[in-house]
Amino acid sequence: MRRILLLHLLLLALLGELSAEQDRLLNPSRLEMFVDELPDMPKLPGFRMENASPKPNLLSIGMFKKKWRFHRDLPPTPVYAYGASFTTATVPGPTIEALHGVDTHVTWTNYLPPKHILPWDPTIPTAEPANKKGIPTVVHLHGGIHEPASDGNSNAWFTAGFKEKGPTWNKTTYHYNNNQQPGNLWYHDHAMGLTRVNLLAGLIGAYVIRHPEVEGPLKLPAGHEFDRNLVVFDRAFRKDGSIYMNSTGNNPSIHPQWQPEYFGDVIVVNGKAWPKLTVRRRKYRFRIINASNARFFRFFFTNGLEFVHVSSDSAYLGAPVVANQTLLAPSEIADVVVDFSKSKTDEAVLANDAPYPYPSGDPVNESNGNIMKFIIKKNLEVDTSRVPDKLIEYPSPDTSVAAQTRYIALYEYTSPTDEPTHLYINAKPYEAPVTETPKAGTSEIWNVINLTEDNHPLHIHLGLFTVLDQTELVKLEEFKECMSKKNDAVKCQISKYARGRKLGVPAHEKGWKNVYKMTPGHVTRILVRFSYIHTNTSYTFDPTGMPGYVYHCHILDHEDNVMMRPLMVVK
Ligand SMILES: *[C@@H]1O[C@H](CO)[C@@H](O)[C@H](O)[C@H]1NC(C)=O
Ligand SMILES: *[C@@H]1O[C@H](CO)[C@@H](O)[C@H](O)[C@H]1NC(C)=O
Ligand SMILES: *[C@@H]1O[C@H](CO)[C@@H](O)[C@H](O)[C@H]1NC(C)=O
Ligand SMILES: *[C@@H]1O[C@H](CO)[C@@H](O)[C@H](O)[C@H]1NC(C)=O
Ligand SMILES: *[C@@H]1O[C@H](CO)[C@@H](O)[C@H](O)[C@H]1NC(C)=O
Ligand SMILES: *[C@@H]1O[C@H](CO)[C@@H](O)[C@H](O)[C@H]1NC(C)=O
Ligand SMILES: *[C@@H]1O[C@H](CO)[C@@H](O)[C@H](O)[C@H]1NC(C)=O
Ligand SMILES: [Cu+2]
Repeated sequence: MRRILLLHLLLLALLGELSAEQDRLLNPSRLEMFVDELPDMPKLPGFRMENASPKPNLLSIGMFKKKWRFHRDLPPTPVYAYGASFTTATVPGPTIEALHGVDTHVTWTNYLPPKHILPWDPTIPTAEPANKKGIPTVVHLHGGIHEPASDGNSNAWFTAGFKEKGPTWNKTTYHYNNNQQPGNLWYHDHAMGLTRVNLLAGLIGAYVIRHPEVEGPLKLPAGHEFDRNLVVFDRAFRKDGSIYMNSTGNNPSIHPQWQPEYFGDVIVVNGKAWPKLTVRRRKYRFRIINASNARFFRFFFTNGLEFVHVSSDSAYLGAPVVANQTLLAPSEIADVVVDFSKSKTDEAVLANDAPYPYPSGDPVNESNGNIMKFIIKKNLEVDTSRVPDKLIEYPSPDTSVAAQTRYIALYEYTSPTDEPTHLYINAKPYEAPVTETPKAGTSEIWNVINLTEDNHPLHIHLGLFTVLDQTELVKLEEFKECMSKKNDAVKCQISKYARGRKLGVPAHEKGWKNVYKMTPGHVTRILVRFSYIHTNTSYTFDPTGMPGYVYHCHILDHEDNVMMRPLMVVK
């Protein structure tokens, strides 16, 4: 009897704690929208000028714990911020502006004190320093084509002062060659099992590679005022300003904290919640990076303004693509020109109508359905920028030369209560011996098979890919049944099942990419290229060293548990 009473009391206490946590949460509708100005993040040059010619630069960028104000009416939030110094550190971090063909070296330094500002989960494979005296971090430059030792391997983590290091740690200063096509990249934390929380805490920033000789003649909107990065993410906050992440997992008896997807209802652009920007009545270029953990955005303008896509997430398109809306998966980048001279109104709200989780989750509302507001000046401006009919054409993928065909199956595993417990690629944990070993300089065809309920944005380090086609799997349950037993797409006769309807690839996503949304129940065929796309020369570095590369789902909560596999390039 006494025992039951005790249990009862315990339960009440637990419920009390839960509702107390609920009470501490900020209701996003309490924050007025469009009151803070859109910040421009500090810029750090990836090169230095010497006698009027650009030379390699060495940057020193730290990770600092500090406070950041996300909204006028929200108390300052403890965050982890990248910056050249504590005082200049921002969320997102500084934008690194690199030049094609000129090396950028970055010494990434961890200044984070030991206790994490967010909850994490030691029951998923996680970087854990033996003395537990620091926060493991390691930086990956997303979209970068560079040596393995500078790729930010998840096990190459380090803590403050490099006191402790992960098993594949290699060097303190990373080397980015910038010999690839001009485009939009971003850097972010990649530590094993902590990526979702370290990004949520603020460890993200933009990186642009420019190539004036080839981009200049295009005459797209340029310069700091008219060519801007928008780093978009969603967060939940407590009333005291702190970032809220649920500390109870969806399967607490298996994983005390891990949840399959993080969503927040406050939409943050360049570190401010629903900011505003006054623009001139002319063309602007926006490089929009979706840095959410799991939220997809489908952007559109409330006043009907169009987006002109000029590049996909990693390379220019051959020709511009006009669209009324644009769907961005986590970590995808939309590079668009918006012509405010075409606006019939003096204000335009950039909005979002993607259900979450995408595509079958909850509809958006007033909070998460708004992104930011543009206030458009009345006077028409002289605008010499343009969007030419032809942008930059890269050789199309040649499937006839593919050196390998691979099948990459995405699996989700659930508990008896049908809650996701973990996700694997090819039914293998990350630690299982490497199976993807492409030869440097070759192309391969990967058939990515989504056997889960979700749309997984697949990201490949080093290799760029183009999407060839997406085919629905017929008799899916039968195929899934076979795959769950055999885990072998060929033995399960995939060609017998990949016969359903074909999904088109949106025009603005037909170029070379580094992330693509893998539609559930479909097999997505991609051609992955392990060489540069703008020349036929081999890489200007050795891609074959340790610790190699990885490929993974870019829903960070999936990547951490553990929708990630090694990728080792061979000679
Ligand atoms: C946290 O997650 C648990 C498990 O899914 C859930 O029961 C609880 O309601 C969540 N808490 C909040 C405040 O959303
Ligand atoms: C955008 O929407 C308008 C109005 O519905 C339509 O006339 C126009 O053709 C659309 N543009 C594109 C590129 O889809
Ligand atoms: C942003 O990226 C996340 C994670 O990769 C994805 O789930 C989400 O859908 C993306 N949102 C937009 C608007 O692209
Ligand atoms: C939108 O939905 C979220 C999540 O349910 C909620 O927290 C928020 O208050 C809602 N916003 C509005 C304006 O209703
Ligand atoms: C992923 O595939 C599953 C079945 O394998 C399907 O039920 C689900 O709808 C697919 N997800 C998307 C986003 O298409
Ligand atoms: C690369 O080589 C192929 C044939 O080997 C040729 O068609 C193509 O134009 C070359 N591309 C570049 C950028 O030189
Ligand atoms: C460090 O990286 C270099 C270059 O990739 C490689 O040759 C070397 O084996 C690596 N060392 C360790 C300890 O991983
Ligand atoms: Cu995923």
